[in-house]
Amino acid sequence: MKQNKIGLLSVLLLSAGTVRSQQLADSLKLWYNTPAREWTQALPLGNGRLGAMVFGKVSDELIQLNEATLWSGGPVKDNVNPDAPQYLPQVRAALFNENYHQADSLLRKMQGVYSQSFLPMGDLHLRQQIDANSVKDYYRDLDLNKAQSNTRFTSNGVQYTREMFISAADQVIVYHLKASKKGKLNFTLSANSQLHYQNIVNGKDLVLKGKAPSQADPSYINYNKEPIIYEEPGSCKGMRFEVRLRAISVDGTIKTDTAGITVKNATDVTVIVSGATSFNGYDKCPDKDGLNEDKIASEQLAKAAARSLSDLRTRHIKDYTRFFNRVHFAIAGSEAVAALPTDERLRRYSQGGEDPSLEALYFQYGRYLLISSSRTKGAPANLQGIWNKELRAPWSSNYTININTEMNYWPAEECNLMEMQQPLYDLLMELAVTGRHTAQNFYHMNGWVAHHNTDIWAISNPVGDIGKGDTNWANWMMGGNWLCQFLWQHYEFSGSKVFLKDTAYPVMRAAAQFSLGWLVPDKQGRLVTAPSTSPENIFITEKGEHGAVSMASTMDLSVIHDLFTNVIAAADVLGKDAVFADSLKQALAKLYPLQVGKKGNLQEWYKDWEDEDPQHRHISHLFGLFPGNQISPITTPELAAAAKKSLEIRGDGGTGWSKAWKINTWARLLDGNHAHKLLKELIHLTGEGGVDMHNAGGTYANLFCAHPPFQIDGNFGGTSGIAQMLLQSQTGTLHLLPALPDVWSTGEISGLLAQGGYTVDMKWKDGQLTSVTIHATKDGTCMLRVPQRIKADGNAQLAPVKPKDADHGFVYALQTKAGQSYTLYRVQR
Ligand code: FUC
Repeated sequence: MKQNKIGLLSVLLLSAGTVRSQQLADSLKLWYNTPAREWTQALPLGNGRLGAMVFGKVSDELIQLNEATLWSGGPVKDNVNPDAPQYLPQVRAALFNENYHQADSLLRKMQGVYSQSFLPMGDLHLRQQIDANSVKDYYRDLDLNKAQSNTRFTSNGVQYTREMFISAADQVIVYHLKASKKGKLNFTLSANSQLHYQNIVNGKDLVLKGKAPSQADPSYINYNKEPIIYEEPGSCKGMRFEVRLRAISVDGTIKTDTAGITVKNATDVTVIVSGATSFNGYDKCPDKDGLNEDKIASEQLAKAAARSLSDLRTRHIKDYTRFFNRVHFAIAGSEAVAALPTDERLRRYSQGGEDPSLEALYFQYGRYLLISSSRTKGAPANLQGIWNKELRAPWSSNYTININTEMNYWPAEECNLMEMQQPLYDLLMELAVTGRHTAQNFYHMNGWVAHHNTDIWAISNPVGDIGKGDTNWANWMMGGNWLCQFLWQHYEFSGSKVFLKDTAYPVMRAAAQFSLGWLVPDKQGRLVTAPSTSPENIFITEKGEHGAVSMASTMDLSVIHDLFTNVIAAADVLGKDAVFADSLKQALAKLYPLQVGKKGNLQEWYKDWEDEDPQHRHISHLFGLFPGNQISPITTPELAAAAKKSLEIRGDGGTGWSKAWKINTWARLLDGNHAHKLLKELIHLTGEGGVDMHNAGGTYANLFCAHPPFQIDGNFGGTSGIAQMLLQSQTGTLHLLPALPDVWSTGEISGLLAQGGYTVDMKWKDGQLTSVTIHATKDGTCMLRVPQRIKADGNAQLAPVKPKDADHGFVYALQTKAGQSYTLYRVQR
């Protein structure tokens, strides 16, 4: 039905303005003509705290619920391994004797406890009396224009519609059900949970009261008899939570009991759902000292219920679109498939068909997912955003900070969603506190450190349950340092000195303080990290020994290089701390440099060793290319060539996030066609299946990224990669269309952000930039690198800086005034 409508309109009325805007609106919908059978076909909604997966089933609808702060456990225990520090000198001695095996065994003794798990809140079941055989004209969608899902179908001459959105303005889920004929709505709505819970009735409301476990083992741990442990109410750990439902209708009858809400003979019903936990911050007992979740959920529901449906909807859309509408993106070339359902388009695309506007939809979906999953204090988007159905989710659905959590936030600045980083900053501030204890307790060192995992309690110790974790992931020390990159980048994009001074600098400085103390001289006096790993790879020494622990992995040193460089720059901007900045400069000068190996590759290890798995999914040693900016084909061509060689050796396979990382690195190498090849492989349709660590990365029918299983990092990494193909500014120059693939020959994008506080709108045709508008937030000089010669409009002062710079376009200096916009055009020859 839908297909015919759009197809016909587009053929008949292609040029009419209203139809064009309708087509644009339709291009931002994920839509299907069958209900979801699997969770990865269901559609995600979220207000950054409450999340829902909508299946769109006709007579037995399932809506799976999450809340961003619902985790197992409680505040981290201090000093979980008092013996740890005594092993550090022994580990170092073993390393300097090149006894890597012994270093590994000793380092295991320096591990702490595992992180806690993100938990599912509950399920809503809608049972509606519909004869499945009578269903016609089935349609369901997720409309990114409005952040709402719609399900509709006809049965026995009655059209039923269901609309759901989750409002950040009113902090509730709104579920509106309607029948086209009077009195035809008959359904029961019930709620249950996989956690401990009971249902009660409170006035008009059905209330699910629950309790989370105090301990949940990661899914990959199976040696404890009881992987899930609950504590008594009133103890420290194990938070409480509540889901509260109320149905409102002008006609029919509503009866609420503990089995559910039963609606009979109604026409138009609005169900409002609130939900809250007792989580009261990373350092508070979530039960004994928890928030009053009952009061929060009751008040939110009462306030929302006092508003009309249209008021709730308007407030929701206004709140959401102020973020989402900042960026518009369109690429030509999908006319033949634009009117097909999303899963069908995905299937055709995966069989080799081109569909640039599906790629644009994927880009905007990443932005949608970030707005929907990252707006809760102290709870940044986790491994699954905020959408998790499992009690023991893969990798605890926690924060893995050796790539996954960082990838979640790669698109935030460029794609004009900087506010969504606030939860990450919150967690970072907390990590700087727990990480100070970890630095002291595990290493007797100053500053702060975080390792491979963290959780809502800001755990910072090396995980592994003292000896049971593998060192190639458990004992990596650079998690906190890497996260600090976001603090400096925020200053570079926003120019906020207040943020730099009050929020960023103290945390960056203390992280640098740890690393300054952590570096030791090697036999030639060069500064190295020891012990050191390269997530999560294994080397083979010249003697044929396999190991994970050595010295000076390229990633360690690249992350430290990035941090020290940023702290030095920040101290300079703030005009303070010159002595400390000097000590960092001296350390940088002595840092073990990047090495080019015998294959022409960028070496991953201290020595030019082989990899146990040359196609390993992690490309940790390429940090300097992306997300760092130590390596660039323009400023360091030899290192860029080595990084390229390393990428070629790694190959294009990998998990979802691995492919996403590679898109960003190929974009940084200015190779748009290779980046696009990987994008195609990332958006490749994947079915259900278990964990695959190697080459099965792709995309599910609901456009969630498949590691597999589902991990949201690849969605965000893919969105970032697309932005990197269109605009880069990490060198301080705005590089326009740096990696435009041939298949995106004609398109436009507006609202991308660049360092220096610029907003950039661009149009291009036949592979050539036709116009660019720069919106400036400050007086100054904006450096531009463009693929073709450009000229200024009106009085703008635009001067070529050098005629043509090798193969990398033309460079110009544009004088800008705060609040002004400047449009520049291609010079036609
Ligand atoms: C790292 C990766 C895995 C997975 C996990 C959550 O350990 O190596 O592939 O993404 O994080």
